[in-house]
Amino acid sequence: MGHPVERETGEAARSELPPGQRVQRGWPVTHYGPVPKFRPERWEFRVFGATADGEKHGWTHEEFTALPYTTVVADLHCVTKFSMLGAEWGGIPARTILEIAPPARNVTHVMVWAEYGFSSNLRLSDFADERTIFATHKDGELLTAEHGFPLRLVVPHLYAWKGPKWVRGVEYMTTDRRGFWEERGYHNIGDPWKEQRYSYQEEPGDGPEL
Ligand SMILES: Nc1nc2c(c(=O)[nH]1)N[C@H]1C(S)=C(S)[C@@H](COP(=O)(O)O)O[C@H]1N2
Ligand SMILES: [Mo]
Repeated sequence: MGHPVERETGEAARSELPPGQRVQRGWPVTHYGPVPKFRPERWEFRVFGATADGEKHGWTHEEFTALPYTTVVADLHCVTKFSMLGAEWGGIPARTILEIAPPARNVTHVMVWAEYGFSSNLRLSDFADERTIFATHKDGELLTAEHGFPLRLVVPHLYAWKGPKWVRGVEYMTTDRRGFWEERGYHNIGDPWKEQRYSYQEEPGDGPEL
């Protein structure tokens, strides 16, 4: 069965594959729409919505990439059933964003926004997970354009669509709202260990009405 990887959190690794997944050799490119061109002078990372101070927060590319860097070893599980195992993601933990631009007390969910209006919603607890990371690097190298350069979110414990490539910001929300794939038939939560692939599998309370 898989390979036990020592997580930097000290937590025992889940070495098995989630149900219904198979290992993919190499790293395929999967997304909807074109690959955006990175324009550093126009790029800004924004935090908005229900912030604690009621203000919007923004960072230039230079400012954002100067935030403290960490690595997380994590697998990528695509809902189309392939998994890419054991990548080392480098970047800025989501928790850092929650610390430097805190949400209001009544925030329960976030919408993560990417180029071209792509979005994905997460429970605040999933976003705040210590392994959720805004990645700039994979295995020590800058991400390539097709894999999300300059920035992608990785949420290790959820299906990969929950991690937008070309991410540009986070909206703090006081109620849940569906993102791009969550509106188009995919599960609102997307836990691969529970095989939460499609919205028809949702139980009451898993997500807003469709
Ligand atoms: N902006 C954006 N991010 C996205 C997607 C997308 O369509 N648009 N697809 C997601 C899906 S379904 C998967 S499986 C992963 C794939 O990442 P990869 O192409 O680096 O393997 O990106 C995710 N992030
Ligand atoms: Mo996917």
